[in-house]
Formats: sequence, C-alpha cells, structure tokens
Amino acid sequence: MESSNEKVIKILKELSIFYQIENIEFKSRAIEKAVHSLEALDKNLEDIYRQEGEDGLKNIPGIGEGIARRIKEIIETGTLKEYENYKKKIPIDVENLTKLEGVGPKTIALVWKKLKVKNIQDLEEAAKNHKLCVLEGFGEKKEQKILKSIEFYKLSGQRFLLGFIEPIVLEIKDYLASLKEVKKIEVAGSFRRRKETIGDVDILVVSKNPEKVMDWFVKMKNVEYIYAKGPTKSAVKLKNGLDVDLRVVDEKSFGAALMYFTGSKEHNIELRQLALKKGYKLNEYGLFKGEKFICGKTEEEVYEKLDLEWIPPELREARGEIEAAQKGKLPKLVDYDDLKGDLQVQTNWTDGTNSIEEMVKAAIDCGLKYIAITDHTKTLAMAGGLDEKEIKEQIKEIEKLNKKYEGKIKILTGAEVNILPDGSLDISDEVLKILDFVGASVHSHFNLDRYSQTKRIIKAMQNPNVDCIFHLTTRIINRRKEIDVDLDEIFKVASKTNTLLEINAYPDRLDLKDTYILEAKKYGIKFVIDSDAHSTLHFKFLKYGLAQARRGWCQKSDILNTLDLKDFMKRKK
Ligand code: DGT
Ligand code: CA
Ligand code: CA
Ligand code: ZN
Repeated sequence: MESSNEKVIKILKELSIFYQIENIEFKSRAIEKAVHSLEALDKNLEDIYRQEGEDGLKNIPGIGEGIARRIKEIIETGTLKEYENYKKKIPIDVENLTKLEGVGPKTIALVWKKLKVKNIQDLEEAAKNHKLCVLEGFGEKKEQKILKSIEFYKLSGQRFLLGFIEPIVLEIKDYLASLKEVKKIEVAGSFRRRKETIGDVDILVVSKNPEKVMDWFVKMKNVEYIYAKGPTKSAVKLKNGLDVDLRVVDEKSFGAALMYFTGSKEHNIELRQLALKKGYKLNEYGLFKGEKFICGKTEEEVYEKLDLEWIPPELREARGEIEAAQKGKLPKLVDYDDLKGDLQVQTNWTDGTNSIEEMVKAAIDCGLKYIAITDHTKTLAMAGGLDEKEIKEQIKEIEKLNKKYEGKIKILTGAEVNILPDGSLDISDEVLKILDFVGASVHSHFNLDRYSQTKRIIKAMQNPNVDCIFHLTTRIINRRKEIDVDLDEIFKVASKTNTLLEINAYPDRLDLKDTYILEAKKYGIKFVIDSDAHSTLHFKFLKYGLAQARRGWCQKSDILNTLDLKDFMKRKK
C-alpha cells in the first residue's frame, strides 16, 4: 500500500547522508529537495510509475532524471544497489539520528567521519565525554544542545503526525470501503477529532460478513504484525509502526459506537453523566432507558435525545462544548473550504523547491485567490535568505507575474523576516514598507529567558511594518519544544497593535496550537492560516491549519484570510 512511498523516502534520505559523508554535496542537496517534495505527495509512486512510467515520476515537482531512475529501481527491485553498497560501508542508524532536533545530514556525516558515531547512544556518549565540542563547527553550546535533544527524544513517545499519516489511513479506509461486504465505514478516534498527533487509528465498520472483512483487513500488504483477529475486533501493526484497530458493529449501534470511539474519553465521560442525569444509560451500543433501546443508529439522534446540538468532532475535548451545545451556543466553525488566501509561501529564491510562477499556478489549482510570497531573509544564511536588493528584484518579478495572472490570482509581495535577539528585524524598514505583507519569525536564539524572549517578540509586533508573527512558539512536534514566552503579554500587545498571529498549517508545526488559539481568541486576536509551502504540493496542508483553528473554536470571522483580498488588505495592519 503506502509502503512504496515510505521505502523510497527512507532510502533517499539515507542516500543523501551517504553523499554528505563522501563529500558529494550537490547530489546530497538535490536528493534532500526531492525528499521534501515526496513527503507531501499524496499519490502512490508505484501507481504513478505503473501508469505513466519514468516520465510520470519526472513530472513530480523536485524530481529530476537521476532521482526518477533511482525511484524506478526501488519500485522494481525493492531497493537501490548504490544505497546497499554504501550501507555496507557505513552502518549508521540514520532513521533515529535524524529525529534529533539540530542533528541534520551535515552533523551525522561529520560525527561518523571523525568519531565513527553510528547511533543515538554513540552520540550521547561522545557528547557526554566532550568529544563533540572540539569538532570543527561545534563548541560547548552545540554539544549541550545535542544532549538536550537526546533527552527530548527519549521523552517523546511514538505518536504520528496527522498530516503525514492521513494519506495512509485514507488508503486503508478506501480499500475497506471498496469491499462489497462493507456497508458503512468511518475512521473514529483522535483521527476524526483532527488532533495534531495520532496514537492509533480506530476504524468502525458495519457488515453482514465480519469474518470476510477481518480476513481482508489483516491481509493488507502493509501489515507487519497481527495483534488480534476476531469477528468483531481485530488489531494490526503496519510496517511504518502505526497501530490500527478495526471493529465491526451493528447498524443500529453505529452512531453510538462512532460517538464512543471518536471520544475524547473526557468528552465521553461528561456525556455519559449527562445521560444518567436525564434518566438514560449511554454506551457504545446505544442510548437506553432501563433495558430498553432508545436509539443509536446515528450520532445526530443520540445528541438530539440528550437535548444537545450535534457537536463537531474537533470540539469533543471536554472544553465546555457540551454546555454550549445544551444552550444552542456552539460556535459556527470556520469551514474546510473557507480560505481565500495563503500568506506564507516560500520559493526557489530561498529554500523552496519551486519557482514563484509554479507556486502561483499550484495556488490557483487549489482555488486560492491571493498568496503572499514570503521568502526568508538574509540572516537565515542556510536557507539563502534574501537581502534588500534581492527583495526589490523579487518585487519586479512579482509585478510581471501579476500582469500575466491578472483576474486569476493576486500575488502579494512579502517576506518572512527574522526577529533578531533584541527584537529588531534583519531587513530595513524602508524596504519592509513597500512590501504588501510582512511576517516576522523567530528562527534563532530559541533559548532566551522568558523575559527577553517576550520582549523580543513584543518589539517586533510594535513595528508598524510587521503584519503578522509567523509560527509564534517555534515548536516542531516531536523535535523541538516551544520557546519560553509570556503568551498573555504577547496576546495583549498583538491585539493592541492589530498584529495577526499565524496558524501555521505545516503538519509538524501546527503553531499556534489549538489551546493557544482558544486563549488568544479571548483577546480578540485575528489569525491567518498559512501553509508555509516549500513546494507546490504543500498547499494541501492548509486543511490541517483549518483543523487546528476549528479545534480552537474559530469561526470564519476569526480568520482574516477567509476574506476577499480587498477586505483582507483593509483589515490587516
Ligand atoms: P490516540 O489514539 O491516543 O490518539 O487517542 P484516541 O482518542 O483515539 O484514543 P483511543 O484510541 O485510546 O480510544 C479511542 C476512543 O475510545 C477514545 O477517544 C474514547 C474511547 N475510549 C477509550 N477508552 C475509554 C475509556 O476508558 N472510557 C471512555 N469513556 N471512553 C474510552
Ligand atoms: Ca486512537
Ligand atoms: Ca485505539
Ligand atoms: Zn519560518
């Protein structure tokens, strides 16, 4: 099933590191860009190859001839000769090492060459014995940082990012739905609540022939291990480590079961208490009065019998949604098709894969009416950040493209400027002033103390040229923790200065997260939902930002890029 894409990505990632070790930098970079793009691909590489051959592979953004040839070899033979040869020479555990924040291909290559570090244990030992700090480009600070990352890695459990596993889950759902034995199917659990990470996947099915369905389920080709197989419940582990539970339920209980297994557990508990108060009993089989079955076929009936509005799954976290539903006061949530613009887009002027024009075309295909081009700026050297002169050149290029695409989309000029440790920006105000949209970001000095970090961001928001703070807390899920700031203070100033806060939709950022969005809303803050696209394939991540916004109780009016361009420009700072 998904395994061909995952296998290709895994092999290419390791290959790029082998090239680093062998000092073949340009090949390594080309492969890294390809991986970036493949990670966002929602089609199966094997299908593309079978249907369109090597040309089909070459048509994927970021995939050139050489990489297409390698993908072909992996699909046809299950591996890559070149990779296997390297692996014999260089036995390092790339998969886990790259999970560490601050440890990229360059570091892995260096510590292998100098210290023969193969895995996280080796790295930890080297850091503890101060063998890293003497390496070129290292130092005490970086050594300490690596030890911190290892600590963080050990603490963070194995939860999967919603945005990265959704294609796999939907593939399984579609596959099961295509069986004639399956009458109804729904994915429940945290997946349906659109949580940022997923512990395991819970699927519900209605079927007259459960044995047959279970047979098909455990025989799926990406199943690694079968925990249990029975007529009503089976559980498997997939090759990528994800656990999937499948339950077959009676049609008359489907709604009640869907409610129960959608959760959250805390929501269920509150709901059950409410049912008891009203003289009912609620469980996964239905709503009962004494022994008598009252209803259970659909969620709507059950909620209605409890005198509640139907509650969208994103809200089912016991954060006051049941009380609101009792009063008929649930928010009318922003919809998954409400966005008209995207205010954070990177291009190949810096670390993006695609040209401005390619990004523009992809945005049009996604139905967007405006995008801001926000390439990185100069102090982000590793991304090739732009200086004032280059920004002005880009503005000219955008003017040309705006003529070409007039009536289809409007391209806003912009930048993602760096907030320096003292709160000043790395691009002059004269240039910021002429840009249509400026986002400011923290990309360095993540460890400032709370007071200085807060002051730093507040100073940036007070700059009249800064429209928005991008990914405020800078977390990367499972990799980097949030910066330490006084959010209340920041929200206050954001509201006073009319600075937008971004809900970054990139699956491993989702920054702001749901609970902070809820908090920020109390200050009357407005948000924009951005994809942070680095490839034409990334616009589809916008839906994960929308999911966070919905989990944060946002209505359309809270999200400024649901407005037409004209109103958006009027309302922003
Ligand atoms: P996950 O898998 O950790 O991302 O989170 P969930 O929410 O999918 O939780 P999971 O898979 O353990 O269970 C699925 C749902 O089943 C959960 O959201 C609510 C329900 N559930 C599980 N255990 C309990 C329980 O002890 N009490 C109640 N009331 N409901 C439960
Ligand atoms: Ca689950
Ligand atoms: Ca489960
Ligand atoms: Zn950024």
